[in-house]
Parts: sequence; structure tokens; C-alpha cells
Amino acid sequence: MTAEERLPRFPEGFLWGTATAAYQIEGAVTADGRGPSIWDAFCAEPGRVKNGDTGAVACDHYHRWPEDVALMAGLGVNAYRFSVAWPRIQPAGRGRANPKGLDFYERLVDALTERGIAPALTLYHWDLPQALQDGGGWMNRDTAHRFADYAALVADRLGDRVAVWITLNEPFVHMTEGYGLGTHAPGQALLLDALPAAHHLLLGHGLAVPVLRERVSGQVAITNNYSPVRAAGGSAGDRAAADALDALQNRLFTDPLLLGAYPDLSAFGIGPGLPFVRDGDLRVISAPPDRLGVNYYSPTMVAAPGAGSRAGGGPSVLSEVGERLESAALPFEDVPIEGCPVTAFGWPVVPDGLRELLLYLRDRYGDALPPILITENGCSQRDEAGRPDRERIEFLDGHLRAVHRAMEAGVDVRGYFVWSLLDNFEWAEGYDQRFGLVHVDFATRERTPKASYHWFREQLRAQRDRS
Ligand code: PNW
Repeated sequence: MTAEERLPRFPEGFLWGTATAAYQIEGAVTADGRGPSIWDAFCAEPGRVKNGDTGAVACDHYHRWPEDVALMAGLGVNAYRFSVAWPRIQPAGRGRANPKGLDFYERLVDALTERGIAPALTLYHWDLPQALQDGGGWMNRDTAHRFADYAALVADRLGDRVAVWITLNEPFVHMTEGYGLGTHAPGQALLLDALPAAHHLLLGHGLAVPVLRERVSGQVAITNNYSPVRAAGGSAGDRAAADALDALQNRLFTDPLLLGAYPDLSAFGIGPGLPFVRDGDLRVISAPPDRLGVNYYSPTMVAAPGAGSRAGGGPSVLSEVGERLESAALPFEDVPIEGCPVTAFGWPVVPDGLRELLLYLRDRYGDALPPILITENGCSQRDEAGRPDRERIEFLDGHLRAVHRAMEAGVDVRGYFVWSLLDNFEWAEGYDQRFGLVHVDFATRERTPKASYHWFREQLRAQRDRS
């Protein structure tokens, strides 16, 4: 590797990791007493997931985890973000813990720790126990209390040895795709009426925070996805459109958390009063976290509604909400970002959008912003078996340089996790979209490191050599 290819030096103690999620890699959906989740049910409905794919076997990580830990040790990461499957711990979403479920994660955590890899544990990456969905899922306020109970069970077992506790993964995507559009489990298409799910997710986070604080030695965090919003032009209408989308997409799950108040959603005909918010809820939700997890894939561009043709198809999941609502009902319309490469998903590759996002967060939240962990960033491709994944290397290289520039500008970033360690079950896309540093043959489950794995290993080695 030449000096030019080497990434700039990141600070001592920076967390370098990869990320995964339980339903996307584990398989073994009936092993050791695991109960059904909303994703098992969703995958069983014809037409929901591309090619009829399911996570029933996935990467079979539940049985092959020692190999996956060895792959990470070979890579040289010092951290790993994974999620716990709630239905392994509470098969019906409530009541006593299933000890075999906890045993699995305890073995994983201990194996990671032995290899010098700090565990970053996500409690909820979208796999709600189906029994709770039968009672309304996140549309039901009670689910927030059930989540705090579940958090206690995991923390009671693992509280002394997990470095980072992430309560929720991307509640925005879960609410929008799961409850707003129905493109993810549980498959409800409530459009903007899905908003109570947002509040109950945040409340679940807030209720879990003191439960974790009592039980864990590590840091408490939440992971949100963000997409910086650009206005297509300089008109007041375009700027208002960008602001409206920004409120829903970026601030809905962060203002209550860090500022203790919901953003103004009047452009969507919502509020000012939110009937599902009770006195005291925002105090619970705004207990300061130790870290903010940031997932970034691409920026969004919008124009005033009716300014041009409704383009859609961009990375904004909300453009699809708009397509299904009366056309006048959304205060913006998507404009494709052109002149840059796109991933196999069609998402524009804009590394500087990550720097822009980090500065935006610092400017908006100021002293209320905790240190940041980039908990996901990565690039999808279709099957690239045997072909070096140059696009992924360029993607990661560009985004890591953008993180470094943001840090030079004073943003406090403490770690970066590549999405993902392995090719895996990419939700509604099934096995068609691959994000892994390691190729998985889904006929044999054989793992083969890609060129990007070797590239990342060399970068990590170079960081260590210079420290
Ligand atoms: C994330 N968007 O989801 C999830 O946390 C991962 O589980 C997933 O595999 C990964 O990103 C890649 O998709 C997202 O539409 C889903 O902007 C949708 C969007 C962003 C992230």
C-alpha cells in the first residue's frame, strides 16, 4: 500500500469494527426455544420479500459464529456491532428469560473479548416477537414497557462485559417501512398515521436507559439513520421542502432525544399537539445518551412539490409515502442526485455527504450532542464472486476520509463500523443485495473474504503501525 492509499491517521482508541444484525445473519429460527418474530411472519407471506427469500438459514451464523469471530480477528478490528434477537430471549415477548438464548450471546461476547474485540450490542434491530405484534406491536404503548423489561434481562446477564449498549437500530426506517409503507415487517401501511410507533419506539429507548444504567458498565447509545437533505434549487419553496423532509427524516428521532421536543411537523399536517404523547414522556426520552450511533448511506435532494415531475426512486423512503398519498399531501418531492456513481441499490455515492451530516449534527445539537459512533456505512453490490470489489473499497475509502475531515473540523467521532461483515439477508431485497466484506455462498454458507476485506485489514494494520 502506498502512502497515498493509506488513510489518514485516526486517534488512539478509535473503534474500528464491522456490523451485523441478528435476523440478517443468524438463521436457526427455531433453535433453543427461539420464538417467532415479525420477520419470520413477514417472509412467510408471498410477495413480500424478493425471490421469496427468508432469514430461516441466512448465514447460519448461529452455528458458524466461531468462524465469523475468527474472520474478524483476522481482519484486525477492535470492535464488533451485532444485535440480540429479542425472541431468543423472550420467545413470547414477555416473562422470564430463555437461558439458552442468553447463553448464545454470552458465548459470542466472551469469544470476542478473548480476541480483543469490544462488543457493541444492539438490543433491537427490528425483530419484534410476533406475540407483541399480535397486541399491536409498536403502535401499542405497552410495547415500550416490554422493551425495557427485555433490556433488563440482557443487561443482567451481560452488563459487565459489553462496551456499548445500543437500544434501537434506525427507528425511523422501522417506523416508515414497517408501519408506514408495509415494505418491511410487520407490513402495515398506515402512512403518516404510523407516527405513534415513532413515539413508542423513543419511549422504549427512554425507559430502557435507566434500566441499563443500573446494570451495565459500558456506554448507552441509540442508533439513528440520517440522510442530509439538499434543496434542488435556491428558491424559498425548495428550501421549505428540504426543511420539511429534514424534520421528518433527520430530526423526528433526534430532537426529542437531545432537545426534549418534537420538531415542527406542521408541513405534514401533523400537530402541534400529538395525542399519543403523555406528560413526562419527553423527560424520559431525553435522558442524555453516552453516544449517538449514526448510520449513513447517502444524501437526499428535494424540490418544492409540483416543481417538476415526481422522480421518486431515490434513497428517501418517504418519496414512496408521497407516491401513495394524494400527490399534494407531501410538502416536497424527490429529485435524483446525478453525476456520481450509484450502488447496486441505486443509492448515490456521496462520501462528502457524511462530513456534511456530521457538521450538521454538531451545529444543530451543539453541547447536547454526545460523541458519535458511525454504527453503519457501506456499499451494496450484486454477486461479485471472483471479482475484486473495487467499488466497495472506493466507497469505504471515500467515507473514512470524509469522517476524518469532519473530525479535523472538530466533530467528536469515536468509531466506525462497516456495514457489513458478511453478505446477508438484506430485508425486502432478500439475498440480492450484498454488503459484506466477506462473500457468502448461500448454497454452501462458505465464507470468502473479498478484496475489500484485505484492503480494510491493511488499513487497520497501517493505523496500528503508526500508533
Ligand atoms: C440499514 N433508506 O437500513 C439497516 O440498519 C441494515 O439492517 C441494512 O442492512 C442496511 O441499512 C442496508 O440497507 C436502511 O432507505 C434501510 O435510506 C433503508 C434506508 C437506510 C438504511
